[in-house]
Amino acid sequence: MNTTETAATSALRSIVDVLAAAEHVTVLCHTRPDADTIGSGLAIAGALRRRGTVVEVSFPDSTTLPAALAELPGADTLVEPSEVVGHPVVVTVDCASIHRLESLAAVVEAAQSSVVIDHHASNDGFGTINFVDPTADCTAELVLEIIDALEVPLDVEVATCLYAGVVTDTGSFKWASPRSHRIAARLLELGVDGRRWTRRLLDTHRFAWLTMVAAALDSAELVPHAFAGRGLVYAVVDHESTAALGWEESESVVDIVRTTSEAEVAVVFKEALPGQWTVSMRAKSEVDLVPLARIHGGGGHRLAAGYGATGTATEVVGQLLRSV
Ligand SMILES: [Mn+2]
Repeated sequence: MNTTETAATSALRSIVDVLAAAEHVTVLCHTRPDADTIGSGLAIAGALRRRGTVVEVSFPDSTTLPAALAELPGADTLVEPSEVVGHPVVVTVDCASIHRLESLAAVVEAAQSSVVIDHHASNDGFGTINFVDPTADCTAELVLEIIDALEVPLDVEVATCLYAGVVTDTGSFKWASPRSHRIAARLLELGVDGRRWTRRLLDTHRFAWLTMVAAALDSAELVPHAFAGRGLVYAVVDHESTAALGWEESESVVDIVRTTSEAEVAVVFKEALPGQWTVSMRAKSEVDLVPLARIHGGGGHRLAAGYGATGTATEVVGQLLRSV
């Protein structure tokens, strides 16, 4: 190895060697799947299949696939976790920790080579080869790097899956890096329908979503003294609201709550099952949320992190307030 070669470059080289040699590959996406994990998983699978590799793609079965993601090219090839064979080469996409794979973690542990492709700063590198780059806006960007290194030409289906990850993880390019813009241009030039997919993935909700948002905003509280006076705003989405809609419909609430000018940090408590909460946190620029998420057993990015909690709404809100 060249001494100037970075860890990421060396990981990329190892991944290309492993994937190029593998005849069968298992690709795993994280629980409560988003467009970046499913898009990345379907994209790497599509590219490997073009090389003649047999690929299975799956995600944990404790959650359902959001309807919009089921429309991505290749989503019909996703297999149930109970049907996963578990090949000697396993690739995980966008999984910050092995726990995000729930029961499928065993498939990673049993693999000869486990390839971790991710952009979460909190990723501790649970694979035998770890391609983790927190400077990447999305995992799809890293998958594209691998596809290019494998010298597989992009088709519009794979490009669409990659675009899904780029457009959602950059919040419709609101915080996209120059690199993401360049990638998006390349994908659009290949024929991806950016307008259609942006609307489908980010701007389409059932009517009942409006009622859920109304209740969530009605619950919002501002805590000006939190985070050394930088301010916290939080809102609660209870199980009654999420049960009618599907868990993924509550994901966008934090994007409304975080527009509050008096708060550096926004938090939304979402009750996935009675007494079981997913806590989504967003910071504007000054607060690093990763240590806070870790205190509560979670992880994520500096400005976007989360964790799970159990208890009543008052209890889980109180746990957070005591830690900020
Ligand atoms: Mn991601």
